[in-house]
Amino acid sequence: MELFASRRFRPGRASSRGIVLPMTPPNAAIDNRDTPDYDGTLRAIADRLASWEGPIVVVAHVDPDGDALGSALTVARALRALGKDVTLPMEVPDYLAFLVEDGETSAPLEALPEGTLLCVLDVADEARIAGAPTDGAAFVVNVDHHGTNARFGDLALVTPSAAATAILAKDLVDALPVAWTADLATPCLTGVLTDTGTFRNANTDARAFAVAQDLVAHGVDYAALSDRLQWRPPAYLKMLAEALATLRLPFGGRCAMAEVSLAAKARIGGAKDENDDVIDAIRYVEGSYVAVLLKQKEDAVKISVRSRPPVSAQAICVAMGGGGHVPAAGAKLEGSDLDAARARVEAEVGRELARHGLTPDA
Ligand SMILES: [Mn+2]
Repeated sequence: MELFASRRFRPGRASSRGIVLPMTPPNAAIDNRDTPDYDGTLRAIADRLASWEGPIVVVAHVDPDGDALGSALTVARALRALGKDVTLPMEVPDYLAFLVEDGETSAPLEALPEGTLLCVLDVADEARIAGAPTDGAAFVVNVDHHGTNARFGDLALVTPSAAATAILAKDLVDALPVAWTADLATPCLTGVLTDTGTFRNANTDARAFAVAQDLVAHGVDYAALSDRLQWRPPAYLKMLAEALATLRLPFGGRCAMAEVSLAAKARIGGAKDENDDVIDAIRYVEGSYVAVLLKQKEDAVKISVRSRPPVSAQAICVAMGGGGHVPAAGAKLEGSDLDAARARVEAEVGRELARHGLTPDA
């Protein structure tokens, strides 16, 4: 899932498209309601894409995960199959590079070509779009599943009830006059698998299973994909050991907290941590309601939060300027001070636990 931090776009401010949204109270950044007319909006987006004569630029969020890349590849491949002029300016993380064919993606665009339809996938916050500016787009389509999405764009399909943007991409391809192939279905299923934690996460529902069933029927080699998605570089296991060695259980064990410091990364040779799944190693501590992973960067500390009801990871992260989903969210605190970040996060976790009467002394 997409974890964003900077919120240059805020309700009440004029967006790049000149739309002024109504002033709203601080936590109005969260709106977990789905776009009301799903079928109508999907149809309108499919028709707009299918009839678009000019260039189409497909983008997703910075630091793309399996859902961002998978959704973008699915939509881009479908549109190319329709003969569209499609650009996919994306940086592909090493662990997902197996999905991408040579020449399929390109370097970031400085400016959009004249008459561009910009198709934005899995991006809650316009400021977190990677690969292209939004200025100068002739038309903007916004397809996403984050409750913290500001509903930007000329057509916005925002469905927080969907486990992955890839589920929306699947419906979009169904609505286009294009035949499913394994090349379309494989990245699409990747998005469903990564955002549901291979059907373990709280967002997993009948729709996710149904979409996966269809995609496997469209030719995905499931055994190979599932195996490949679980490969990790050897250094990852060393990083996991470093992270687990820092495990603490504050609030009487209702929170599980671990961290990856720059020092720890240096000890293991500066391994990449593109996968966000160290958090999965601490989220099932018995008795915990919330898991927090802090990752120290040169200029910031990245926070990943997972929660189980009634605790909201989304509420904790929005309070720190971040966003995401109710059970899984993230934030980025400026500055590399790990002690300060830890204290800040613990205070927010404490507030959220207290809100539900879950602090040990409550
Ligand atoms: Mn997603």
